[in-house]
Amino acid sequence: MYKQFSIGILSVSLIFSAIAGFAHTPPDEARVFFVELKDGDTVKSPVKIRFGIEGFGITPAGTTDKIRHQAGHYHLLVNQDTLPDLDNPIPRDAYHIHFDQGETEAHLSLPPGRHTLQLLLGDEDHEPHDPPLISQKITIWVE
Ligand SMILES: [Cu+2]
Repeated sequence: MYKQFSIGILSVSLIFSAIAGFAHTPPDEARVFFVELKDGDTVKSPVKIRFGIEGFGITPAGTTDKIRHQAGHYHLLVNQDTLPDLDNPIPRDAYHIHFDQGETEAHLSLPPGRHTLQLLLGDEDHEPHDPPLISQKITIWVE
């Protein structure tokens, strides 16, 4: 009797996570990208960086409306060799910048030299979507 009850609870939680996973799944054609700024560009600091998205939306972090199933907020990864753990909330530090208000551009002060930039969309809990929406990683040179 007890065993059956446990299995019942497990099935319900599996169904819920399947629905949640599906709801947060961006369509295949969705993508995030840098607008204007291109790989190899030489720029001055502060660097104006505009973020672009197609096939999915932007909404502030913490959104509880249904829009959260079809939208997220940007994270800018600065000088990262590897992506953060895609199964957990994206770290929050000077190299993993969250745009919690749904901002679509940044003015980033960077020291002279080579830097890499990459965008990663996160959901209302700052977790990457499944599959994740990740931009091309670009290298820029700051004068
Ligand atoms: Cu975030």
